[in-house]
Amino acid sequence: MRTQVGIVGAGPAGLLLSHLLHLEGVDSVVLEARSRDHVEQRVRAGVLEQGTVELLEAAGVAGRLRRQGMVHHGIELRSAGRRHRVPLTDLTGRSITIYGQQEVVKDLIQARLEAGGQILFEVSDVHLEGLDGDRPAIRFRAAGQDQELACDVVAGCDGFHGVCRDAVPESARAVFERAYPFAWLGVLAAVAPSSEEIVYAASDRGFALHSMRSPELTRLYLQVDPDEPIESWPDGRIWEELQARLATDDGWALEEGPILDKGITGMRSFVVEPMRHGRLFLAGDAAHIVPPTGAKGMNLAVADVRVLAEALASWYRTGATGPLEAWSATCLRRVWRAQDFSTWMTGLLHRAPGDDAFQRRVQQARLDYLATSEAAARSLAENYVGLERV
Ligand code: FAS
Ligand code: PHB
Repeated sequence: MRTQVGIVGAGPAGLLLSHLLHLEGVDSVVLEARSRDHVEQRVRAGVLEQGTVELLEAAGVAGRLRRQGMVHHGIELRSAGRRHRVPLTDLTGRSITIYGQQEVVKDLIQARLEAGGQILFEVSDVHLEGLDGDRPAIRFRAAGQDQELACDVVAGCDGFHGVCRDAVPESARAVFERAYPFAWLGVLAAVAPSSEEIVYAASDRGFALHSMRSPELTRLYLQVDPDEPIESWPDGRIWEELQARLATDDGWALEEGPILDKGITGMRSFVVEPMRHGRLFLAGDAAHIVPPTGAKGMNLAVADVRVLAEALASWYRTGATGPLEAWSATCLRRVWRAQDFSTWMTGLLHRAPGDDAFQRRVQQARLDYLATSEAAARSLAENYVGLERV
């Protein structure tokens, strides 16, 4: 097989890159380890920055998003039973949209297949060759046969646990990472959301988040110990803990309902530099992971491939190598801005095991400052809705 851009991974990064390249007349093939069903059912992110929505609209894949996505103009911070709304749109003129990541994936797969795009699902034994030359190749197994995809460029969009990042010699990459002493237990419940907007709650018992996926589906998260098995969280305990952490002193009530999906996701910060090695470009979670507190993960993946698609199209059109040479540094400015915001929001709202009374007073002082200072609230808001320029 031969194509111009070989893409490993059919998550938001790989699929959107393939679609954007197609719009520029550049061919690609997407290789995905899992089944189509699996990638379309995987419950993950839910918050789209305005820039992400505008890009999907301009790329012609936002029909369902526009119909089903929920546009939000604020978020709520909750601590010590008190509620404070951060008016995102009043402060920045921009909004966010709630639309499940799996819905974005479904829309992109449909768009690619309708345009005759090639996505090979359930491939295995992927490994990369020739990255240092001008004729890289991706070897893999599909339908029980060894295959090779010859290409000009490889896009490693295979997420944090993929294989592409490790194709870069250790001597040619620098890794920056932080581990956190907690994880998130994510819950999808068949009950109408109890709040019209996202609620971030910092309680003495730990962090909790109330989000949603539709007028009938509530998405909730609990801070838990990183090594706790999901089995130690029966539904009753989950609801009891959510009620305690989200409680307010004004009688707000959390509605409960059947839990459709639950899982524990480890939390980490991770960046690999540079994001490029020869003809390999690492985009999305393959290159960086941020704590989900800032709702940045998927939006960063979109930002990476927006710039990469433009740079590759320019290279094919004019032979210009400048944008490709600058791509990694361009993305890393946004990655580190998101890393700073996400780690700051995580520290603001979570209770780490070693936190003493001093640390809790400092956290409460930060939350009080956000409730009283428009400058402080605007700084949170502009990072949360997504910065146009970094
Ligand atoms: P993805 O991981 O989405 O996609 C990578 C794809 O590559 C996958 O389909 C995988 O099957 C495939 N792949 C892996 N190895 C391969 C191989 N060897 N060969 C071929 N294919 C291979 N972000 C938020 O903003 N908010 C959240 O609430 C949130 N929750 C999350 C929960 C979980 C459990 C996880 C893991 C992540 C969460 N994230 C969240 C972050 C997430 O949304 C990512 O930022 C987003 O999926 C990044 O997209 P991709 O870079 O495309 O990577
Ligand atoms: C979600 O709706 O899944 C969500 C919302 C806000 C976050 C993380 C996840 O910070």
